[in-house]
Amino acid sequence: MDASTGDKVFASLETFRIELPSWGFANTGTRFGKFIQPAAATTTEEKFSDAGQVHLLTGVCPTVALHVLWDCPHGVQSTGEVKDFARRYGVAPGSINPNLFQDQEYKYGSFGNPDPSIRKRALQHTKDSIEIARRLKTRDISFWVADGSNYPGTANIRQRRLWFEQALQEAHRELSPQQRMLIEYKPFEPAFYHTDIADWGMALLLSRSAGPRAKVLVDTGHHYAAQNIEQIVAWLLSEDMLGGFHFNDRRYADDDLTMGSIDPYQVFRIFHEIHFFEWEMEKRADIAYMVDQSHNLKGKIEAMIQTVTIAQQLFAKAALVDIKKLATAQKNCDLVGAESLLQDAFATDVRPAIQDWRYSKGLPKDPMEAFRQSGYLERITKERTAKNAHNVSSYA
Ligand code: RM4
Ligand code: MN
Ligand code: MN
Repeated sequence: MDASTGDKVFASLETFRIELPSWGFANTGTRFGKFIQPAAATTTEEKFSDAGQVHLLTGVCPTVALHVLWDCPHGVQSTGEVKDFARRYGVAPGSINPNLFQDQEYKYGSFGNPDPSIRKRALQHTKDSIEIARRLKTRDISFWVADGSNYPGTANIRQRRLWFEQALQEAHRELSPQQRMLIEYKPFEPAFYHTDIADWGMALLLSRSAGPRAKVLVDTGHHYAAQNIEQIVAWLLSEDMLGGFHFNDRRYADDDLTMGSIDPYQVFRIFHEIHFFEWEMEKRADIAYMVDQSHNLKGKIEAMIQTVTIAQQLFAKAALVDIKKLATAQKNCDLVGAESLLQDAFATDVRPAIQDWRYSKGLPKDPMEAFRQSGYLERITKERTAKNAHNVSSYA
């Protein structure tokens, strides 16, 4: 690796930060059941503690996303203790995720529910979530709305769209000037016939109608198998509507597997579109990079360290594409030349340069090894085994 390649890797890592999901540290499962891990976090405090470990060892995860129902059980009253946890464990609260899908009331939907009192309840929870975000001084309120229907003819799709528009407009009015709302889409699950916000076009239209601080959130697991995600990313970037990502990988549906475990080249291509955009526009894209994974079988903290490591590698590799040459090759329709520029960057082993970067920051060169040596896992396993025997935490 020549010096300029090393410099590019360093420069790319300097700005790259990735948010961890609190729910990635708790016991989660599938609809068929859960395999309880004795070291899983059982409380919000333990989630902060675990996220703090990942940040301590990687240095690039300063924030943790919170799910209101799971992490702020007393709503706005929980913000005091959350602030304490943040201070104690060295990670700040990140995006706030209202939960509009788990309560029994939401059986037939939240914003799209035909019952006005339930729509009102969903809006109130949204307003509380915005207030939580304000008190915690976090910028993004991140909406994933599970609403939809299971059988043809059972829901008025156009009417529900109007209810969604109204709710999101009202939510947008509650935002302070520095806050944003992110609107996530997903084609199916839990609804299996229609989902109210099923794809990026619907999320884009709803964001536009909500107001200028509403942006689209791309969860990489929320697409049909053949979808070209990087093209969606490129379009959202050119519309100034890409607010953030939930990274995870998938093979079949919303599998929430480790980022890059199935198709690392796809993540690389997504990052390449972002680097290309930033180079052409000569400005940074304001994107919240977040992880949204459910580690059913892997140790949760190890899985998170592995995720962050792979994210850094793919982000750095994408920064190695010679974009000037690429622009020329594209203009000249030099197909093999253009494609090879991506392939060469992808094939570069950036791991030594990343280790050097970590060393330059006083971080362990190998965060996974450092975690295994730290004794943290043994300690929390002892502390939490009994609690986990009885604790059935959230599904995510
Ligand atoms: C959904 C979606 C949301 C996440 C929930 C738990 O599938 O990805 O972002 O908050 O799962
Ligand atoms: Mn998600
Ligand atoms: Mn998901």
